[in-house]
Amino acid sequence: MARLVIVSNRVAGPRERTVRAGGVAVALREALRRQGGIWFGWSGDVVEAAASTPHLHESGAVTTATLDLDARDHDDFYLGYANATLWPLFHYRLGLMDFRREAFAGYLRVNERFAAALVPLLRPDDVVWIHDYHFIPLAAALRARGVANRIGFFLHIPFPAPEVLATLPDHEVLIEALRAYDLIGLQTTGDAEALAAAMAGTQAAVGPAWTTSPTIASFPIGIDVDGFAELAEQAVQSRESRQLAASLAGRALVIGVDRLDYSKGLPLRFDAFEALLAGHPGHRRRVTYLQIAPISRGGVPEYRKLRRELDQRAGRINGRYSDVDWTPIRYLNRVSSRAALAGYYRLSRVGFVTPIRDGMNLVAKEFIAAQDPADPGVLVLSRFAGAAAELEDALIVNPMDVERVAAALDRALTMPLAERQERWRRLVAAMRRNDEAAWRNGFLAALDAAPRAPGGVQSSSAA
Ligand code: ADQ
Repeated sequence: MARLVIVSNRVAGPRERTVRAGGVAVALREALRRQGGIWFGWSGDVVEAAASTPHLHESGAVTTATLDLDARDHDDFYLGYANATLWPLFHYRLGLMDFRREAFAGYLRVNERFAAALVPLLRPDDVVWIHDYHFIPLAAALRARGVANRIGFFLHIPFPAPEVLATLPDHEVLIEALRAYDLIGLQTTGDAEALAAAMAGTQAAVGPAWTTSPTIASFPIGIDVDGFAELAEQAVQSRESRQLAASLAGRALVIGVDRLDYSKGLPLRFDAFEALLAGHPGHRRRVTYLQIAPISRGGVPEYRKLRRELDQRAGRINGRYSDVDWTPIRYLNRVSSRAALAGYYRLSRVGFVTPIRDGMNLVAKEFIAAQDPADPGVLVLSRFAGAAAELEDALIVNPMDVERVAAALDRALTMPLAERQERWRRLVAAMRRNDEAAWRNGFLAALDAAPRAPGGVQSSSAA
């Protein structure tokens, strides 16, 4: 069997098995274990002088290969272009996009560096699977070095509509670089259409330098539904879950779990919860909202600003509505273990998932999988999460419409058991159609079947 070579910004080592590793890392490690191969990416370390050869670590049939970044590359590539240019743009936050030409140059430079370090590790029949917005130009850099292997790309975040993409100076360079892939996978059909439109548009603008088109398709990412359900069933008996349950004193729990990121819509979510307390006073003292949001990308200024904003909002809402024995919002900037989260989801009456934009959103799927089928909670889900395309039986909301989101919370908190069960059954059925294995195997099978590039660079047109 051909080896699999996975490239992603962060590489989950065997040590991360229990705590931080989310569903995706687990899914990818499983694919590697089965097929054997390499996981290649950034070590997570910033050093004074980064070596050009990767740190190698072998464990069974799987080798992890990681490169360090120096301070300039970290600033330009990671904090700069990846997370202060592409991330806001692809999440439709044009006002937050910071374009600096040095950062773009740094992004291309780091992709060249990673390509140069990867080439000596590759064997001719390896299948290369590159992940996410950090490495859009990596295949082009590999092809320029003569790599003719199958190369696929999966974008975990949304792909913006052409008019939004067009605000990025030199976006044509990225679109051209994408043509070096044999297969490009996106989360939703909407994302796939947006990319196809961007490619059609740029081809006309740039001319016939590339006569090729990669296959473009959607592969909605999913979770191991039964695995997560079992985890939740056990975890709800754990000390952490019992402590949480006891502290609620019979009140209904609304739960939000997100990286502290402006794409997740947290300020508006706090506002919507406040609107519930203000406009539906029957819920006062009867409901507790637990928001778990560990600090993410603290080195990017916009994230520090968001943190201050949320601290203030939580303080203001709690100041206004708390009682001596009740605090409406419990706001934690901590990472929790997957098991603890699974238990908390199961204890919750409402899963509150309201991103402004999200590629998929796995928290929504984890919440559903964790529910007790006999007494399931209700998912309130933003229409702007990729997951909304599949999870139609959630209460779908527009996070901008604070009053309506509050009304959806009210409806979720008062929904009769029979309706909760019926919605939950349909949601789980939808999740089983696109679970973690379907995502991984579907992508790899499509990569295998994608029309090949004769000699690597020139590929035939899309299937
Ligand atoms: P993220 O933006 O990180 O992922 P999400 O899909 O919700 O968002 O995945 C987060 C993962 O981290 C989940 O498995 C969740 O359980 C875990 N997690 C979140 N908060 C946590 C906490 N406080 N403690 C511990 N674990 C926590 C990106 C895209 C998404 C896309 C995924 C996968 O932005 O849109 O769904 O990749 O493709």
